[in-house]
Amino acid sequence: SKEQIGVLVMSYGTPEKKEQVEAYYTHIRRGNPPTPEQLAELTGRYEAIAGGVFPLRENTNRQVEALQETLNREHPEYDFRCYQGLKHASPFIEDGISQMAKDGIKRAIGIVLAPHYSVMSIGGYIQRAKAKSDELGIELTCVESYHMHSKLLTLLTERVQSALQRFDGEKVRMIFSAHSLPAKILEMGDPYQDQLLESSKAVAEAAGIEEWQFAWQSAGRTAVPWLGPDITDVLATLHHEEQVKNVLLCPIGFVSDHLEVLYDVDIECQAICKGLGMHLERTESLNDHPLYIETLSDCVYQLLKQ
Ligand code: FEC
Repeated sequence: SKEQIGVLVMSYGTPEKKEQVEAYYTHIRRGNPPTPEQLAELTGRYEAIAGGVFPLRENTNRQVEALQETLNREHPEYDFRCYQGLKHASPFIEDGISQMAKDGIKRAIGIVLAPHYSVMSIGGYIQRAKAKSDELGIELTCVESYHMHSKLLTLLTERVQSALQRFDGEKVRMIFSAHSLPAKILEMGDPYQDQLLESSKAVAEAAGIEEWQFAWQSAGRTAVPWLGPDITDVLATLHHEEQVKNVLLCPIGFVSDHLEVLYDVDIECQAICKGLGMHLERTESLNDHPLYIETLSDCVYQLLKQ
């Protein structure tokens, strides 16, 4: 019979219902509960994006189902079983590994639904997955990044080109963005920023865009310095100093429709642009587009064959 391969598909995680927002937020804050004001603010953001539903849940479910289907279709010599492992919500990363052990899985590949590596993002997911798999005797290897995979770049380029059509041929400034992280990662030699610039440049070139730049978004509200410039400042600067009228934003660090895209970009950045009289468009998220799922499938298979 076919060898069973567990695939731990890791993602940020989101609450399932409103009552879980506090526990979720507490987990993100490493066990420190939010103040009632902070909790109300976050709950309000979820209400604003989709009337209090959590779109990341469905999107991750669809991506994971599509990945399992693609892996088994493309490589029928194996029996691939995908398990979810979420960073801040149930089923947690450790739950995914435990379920594999219960199902008798001996060998597994891990992959995160975020293309660019940082020790503070992907590194954290992998560390938790390895700790649990070592404990339970599962042989696990993890994909670290896939930001330059040709299918991913092709899809991002398509997304950019189709969004450009919405400007009726007018001059457009392109901005790529990703989740900010504490600036100290640069001193640690972290590849996050370089990988983001590398994939942004590749997409801009493939789409024939000359004027582009990179900005950070969604920085934490803590006292430590975060990587900048922040997208909200960049939009104001483009308006005041360069008289830019049209902006296309590609949140290249994210793969799904979720709070950081649907709120931070579609509500917050849109409001800023509206106030400045600028036209802002955003590239469509990758979600479960076949080229994204094939990127994941290729990376999993490649690691398996190494
Ligand atoms: O839709 C959803 O429910 C979840 C949206 C969501 C995604 C996401 C991705 C990333 N984060 C990253 C880093 C940090 C750091 C902190 C932090 C805080 C939050 C909070 C919420 C939140 N993040 Fe997130 N992130 C998402 C949601 N994130 C909510 C807490 C409130 C707030 O600050 O807005 C700061 C934690 C701390 O206090 O120490 C750091 C990175 C990513 C992209 C990579 C990945 O997907 O893993 C990096 C989606």
